[in-house]
Amino acid sequence: MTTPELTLIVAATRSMGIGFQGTMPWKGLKKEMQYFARVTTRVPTSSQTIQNAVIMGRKTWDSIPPKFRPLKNRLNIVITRSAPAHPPSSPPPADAEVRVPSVEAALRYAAEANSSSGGRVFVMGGAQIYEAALRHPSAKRVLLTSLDADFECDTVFPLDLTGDKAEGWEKKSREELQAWTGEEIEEGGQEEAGIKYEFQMWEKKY
Ligand code: FOL
Repeated sequence: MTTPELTLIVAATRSMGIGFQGTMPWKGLKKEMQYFARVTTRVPTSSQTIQNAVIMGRKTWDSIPPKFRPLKNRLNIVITRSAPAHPPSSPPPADAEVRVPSVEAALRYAAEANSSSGGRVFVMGGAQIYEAALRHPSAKRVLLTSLDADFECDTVFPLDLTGDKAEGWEKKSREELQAWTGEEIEEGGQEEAGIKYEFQMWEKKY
């Protein structure tokens, strides 16, 4: 079993803020949220029978409106210290999440569930989980939605991707982002609810 590469997906303010008091600091970015849903759901063309996995921390799980939980058509893996030491060996029912005690256990579970069939593995936060994922050797890519706005935040993304350069990371072109995600991305950026933003893809160099 090969450990799958990890893609972090995040939306952040100009100063890399991602959260405030347990929720996202902004409102009304519906198309941005739909982008998140499509990108995390879409499977590479060769593996139409499998689902992608989304890995998240327990606080992020709690922040998702109950009617959207678990995120549909994706294997939802929630990291919580109160998870059983031994994760279930059978797949969860379609309407349930899997709870595991660590990022390492989440990766193992995702790998078993889908790596052989090529499903993607996304890390969707929050800050503590992004931090652990970024330290992991299989962290390969960040899909950043860079908001051209500032909101009061008490949580930041633990990697500074403001500007065009980041040590050890390479910002990919719009064409490369389109090819990887399968999205058609408008040139010149997005705007919604009075907020300009840009979809970006960063890849680790080494
Ligand atoms: N990444 C990006 N780019 N944008 C985000 O808003 C985002 N949010 C999180 C992680 N990465 C992100 C964590 N927060 C839902 C709610 C909160 C959340 C992530 C997802 C959610 O309800 N998603 C539904 C879509 C619901 C809708 O269409 O409004 C889903 O099916 O994915």
